[in-house]
Amino acid sequence: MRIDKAEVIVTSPDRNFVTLKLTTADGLTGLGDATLNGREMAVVAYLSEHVVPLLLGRDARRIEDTWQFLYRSAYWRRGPVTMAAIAAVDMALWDIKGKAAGMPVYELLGGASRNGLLAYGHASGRDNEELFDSVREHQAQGYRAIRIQSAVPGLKSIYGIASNATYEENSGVRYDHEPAQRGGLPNEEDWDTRSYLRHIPTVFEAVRNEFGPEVPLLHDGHHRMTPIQAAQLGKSLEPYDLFWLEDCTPAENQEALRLVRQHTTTPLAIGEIFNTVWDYQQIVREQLIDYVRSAVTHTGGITHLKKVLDYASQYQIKSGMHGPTDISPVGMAAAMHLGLSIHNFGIQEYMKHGEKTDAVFEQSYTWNDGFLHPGDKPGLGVELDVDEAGNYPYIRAYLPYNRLADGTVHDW
Ligand code: GCO
Ligand code: MG
Repeated sequence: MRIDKAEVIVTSPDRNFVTLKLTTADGLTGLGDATLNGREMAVVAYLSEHVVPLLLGRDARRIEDTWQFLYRSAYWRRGPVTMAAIAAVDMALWDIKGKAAGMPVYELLGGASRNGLLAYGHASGRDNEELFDSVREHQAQGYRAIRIQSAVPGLKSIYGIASNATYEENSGVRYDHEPAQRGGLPNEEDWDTRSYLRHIPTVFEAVRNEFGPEVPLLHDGHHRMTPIQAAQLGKSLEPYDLFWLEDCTPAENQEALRLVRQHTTTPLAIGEIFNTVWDYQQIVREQLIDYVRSAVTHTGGITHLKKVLDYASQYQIKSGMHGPTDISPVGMAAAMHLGLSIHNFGIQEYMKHGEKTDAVFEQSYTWNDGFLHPGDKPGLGVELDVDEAGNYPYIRAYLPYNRLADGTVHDW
């Protein structure tokens, strides 16, 4: 069970992905996702230059010890690059342990706590009509829970709208699968919080009138409000009974959420850009959020995210793991094994990957009637076709950014 080989594989089928592949002396392989959207090569360098030499010859069975060693021996801690690199090693070691035991990873984590994972998809539109069509398309694909994002009158391009004008003009491709634009410089989008705060409640009113009270609806504020603006939005959305309001503020300032909480009962989800339990210390202890948004891929792997979620469970806070297409099928599978096993699962974000991605990553997870299941193959259940991956070399990609009308750079 010594690690004999560690390869960092970069491929760009529908978008860029970074995968770590470990092989043991007795021929077992394990995969880990290290994709950090728009900053992929920083993680590639961290892994190849600094981590791979430390892995060769190590005992692949010692997952916790390897995690602590990589985290503590670097001296420099935390941050998305470090934690994505450690996550990839951790996932690959769980994959190997599962294969060695002949069991799916969720069995090693304590077994299934439920039959399947409720997942939500992303509906969006430039106007209500386009949005309703998108909701219907998602329902036709089986989604039972749906995120609602709408354009705002007067703003040309904003986050989360599939038919984003700037993106279509520049690349001719819809935004759904790849908001990071490959081969160019970052797209500039525009933002105005007051217009947004006026418009979004009217969208939710229209959606509730059209689709009724039952369907769980979510919304992503994508870090763009101040605490008092977030409080206003939470309050104005209360009549529409959101499953959650996500990333209402940038939230590096954990205390800011106290103010939001004082003013609204709309459930809050935060954390896709957090990467350790310490980013959650205060907001969990003070019960300032309801859902933890971290991905296995960006939070030090299964080992560390499980600790975050166990801590959250003491406060009735549930999981809402990040699952846009920038999480590779390997990272998605890891999320599903963890989500199936923990007690405090909430919901899983799920955007289908493109066909080319599905040809590179052979998956055994399933999508049935709105529920995901990681499958029962030993390990994580995802294999990488290295030859197919080799057909899609890395292409530099940048996420967009925002400017206000007066030219000020704003959170995107
Ligand atoms: C989400 C996220 C994504 C991020 C993306 C950035 O809720 O799924 O906000 O859409 O913008 O992961 O790379
Ligand atoms: Mg988000």
